[in-house]
Amino acid sequence: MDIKTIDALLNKINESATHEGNARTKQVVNRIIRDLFITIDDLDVTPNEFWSALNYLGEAGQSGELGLLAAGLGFEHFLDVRLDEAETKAGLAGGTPRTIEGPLYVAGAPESTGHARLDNGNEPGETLVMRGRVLGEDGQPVRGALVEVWHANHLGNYSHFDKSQAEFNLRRSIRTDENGTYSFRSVVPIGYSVPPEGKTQQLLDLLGRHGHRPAHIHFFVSAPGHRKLTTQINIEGDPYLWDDFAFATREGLVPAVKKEEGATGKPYGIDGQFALIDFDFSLVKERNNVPTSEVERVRA
Ligand code: MBD
Ligand code: FE
Repeated sequence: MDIKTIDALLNKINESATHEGNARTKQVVNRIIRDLFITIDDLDVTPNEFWSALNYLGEAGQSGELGLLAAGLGFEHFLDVRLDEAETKAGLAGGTPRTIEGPLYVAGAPESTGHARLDNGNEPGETLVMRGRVLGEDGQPVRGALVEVWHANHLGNYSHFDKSQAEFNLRRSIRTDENGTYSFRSVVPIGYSVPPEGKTQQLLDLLGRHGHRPAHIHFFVSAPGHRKLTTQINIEGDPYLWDDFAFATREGLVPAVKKEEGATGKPYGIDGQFALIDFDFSLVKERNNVPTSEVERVRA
């Protein structure tokens, strides 16, 4: 089809507006519609294909998998890359790398200061301690920073979404103590895979892709006067470490996992062997010449 024919049709649609509406919505939606019209025409998308795609999105929405789809199609990582670029342009450098939040955060986890235990004591798997400091741009520890942590269990499932787990299992909020340190005891997580019978997996199959994530632990780190950090650390040695279906693995987010036993475990009430991760989070100062790093989205 002639692009002029497409634009004439789009004009007719836009001119059918009877009131002002929202300028930004009009700008974005009209652009997407135009791009899709062109795609349909260029690729000769059939009516059957169009309706099947529409139905797919409806079903993906109904099953609550749109957030998962956004991660799997790379949108969420793309938004990270854009925010990184905006920061670089504004001369902002340093700090712990950000990486995607994912769709499985739950607000309202129990809060404590200094230390938290994330598991309830009968979680199968290898005992884990992670500890470190929250640092400011000047390299000084930040006291009272909030470290929100959440991760999957030994089956790769997350509490709240997996109703077999207790409320807030493997989810806590930890305030750094007067030395800016945090620590938590938990169980080493296993990688996540998208629901095998779900809408995301259905599309991944058609794209010739897998739906696996390497084992990881999520964090929000926030403190007054600092840009909020959304990030994850990955567990080294995972076969999917650099083959994440959500593209979230980054240099600087794969700390060493040390095998420890004895005195090191004492402060955490651990007698035998355990895995230890030492990791400091570095925050950068709040600035007004950069888009906010605080993302608003509907969360559980
Ligand atoms: C997850 O645990 C996750 O972190 C992402 C990004 C997508 C699905 C499940
Ligand atoms: Fe996750």
